[in-house]
Amino acid sequence: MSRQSSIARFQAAGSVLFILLFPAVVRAAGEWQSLGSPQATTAVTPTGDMCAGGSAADDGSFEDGFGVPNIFLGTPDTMVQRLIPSAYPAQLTKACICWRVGGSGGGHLPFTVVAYADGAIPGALLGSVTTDTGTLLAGTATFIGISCVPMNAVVLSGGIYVGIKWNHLDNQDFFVCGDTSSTTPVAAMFSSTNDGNAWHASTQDWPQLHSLGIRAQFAPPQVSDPDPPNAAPLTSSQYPNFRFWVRISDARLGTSVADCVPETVCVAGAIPTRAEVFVRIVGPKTNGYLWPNIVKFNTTKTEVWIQQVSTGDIQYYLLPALATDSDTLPGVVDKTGFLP
Ligand SMILES: [Ca+2]
Repeated sequence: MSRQSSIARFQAAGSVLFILLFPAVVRAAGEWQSLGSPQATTAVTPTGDMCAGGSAADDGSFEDGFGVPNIFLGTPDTMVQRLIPSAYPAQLTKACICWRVGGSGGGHLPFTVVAYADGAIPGALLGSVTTDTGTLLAGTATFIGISCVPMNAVVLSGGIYVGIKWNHLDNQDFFVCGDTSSTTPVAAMFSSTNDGNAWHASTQDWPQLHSLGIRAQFAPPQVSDPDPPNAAPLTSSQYPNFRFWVRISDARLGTSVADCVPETVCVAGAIPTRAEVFVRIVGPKTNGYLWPNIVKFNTTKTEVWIQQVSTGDIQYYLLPALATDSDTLPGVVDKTGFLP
């Protein structure tokens, strides 16, 4: 990253000053937002989805808007803020990002919500989801909420860095809402211009910045896979290293197994009056995976547990339902299985 001296425009009290920026004075002259004075000192109370009941670091009013300082600008830019759940374990379920729009027209901004592991600086990327602000007008500040459930990011202790990644060069009127109130505790905030390979403390760039308009909601993690039924497992000579449980509709268990066509285990007895093929277990592949799916059955719920005898590891599969009896495979359920 270049830290050569460069010229940055600094707006103050209606005048425009040109200040030669050297690395040693970046902090003092780090002004960059187009909002400028006096707008930059006018608190704005945003609208939108504010992640009510969740975690935040701001005081609810945003006096300014911020981006990555132009001396560090990259494509894309990333800014994150550390947030702390109120209980553990906590799954990040939603992020709410406040965008402040400068300029005169407005527009919309595609952006990505990112989450990084806790630490003195952001750690590993935990997940990302991409969204769009929709049309926002100039002069407004709006929280945009988006589900983070697909990230499956769980916090066991401490905090999590939540933020956004966007292309500022193509969207120069959009800034992250910033809280500069002296009464707001200073949050841990970082920026990156290389997708999180290196981080820069935002307070070094913006000493007046106390927190960003980045909030989140958390919830207890989704329950783990259910244990196998309390019944004897099924075995098949085709898979001497594995054993199975198959359950239909919460109550009916498979009671016998037969070897069928190659790579297929036939489980019978799940319905007392019928003994038909309904689960196909394909594999193991060279990577050790087994892929179960439904061959023929009509049900609303079919579950398969497969246990690797040598390790005791159990994989659970909730198979897609078939509306009617069918000889057509619903598609291989390609899930993580057993390591070789
Ligand atoms: Ca404030």
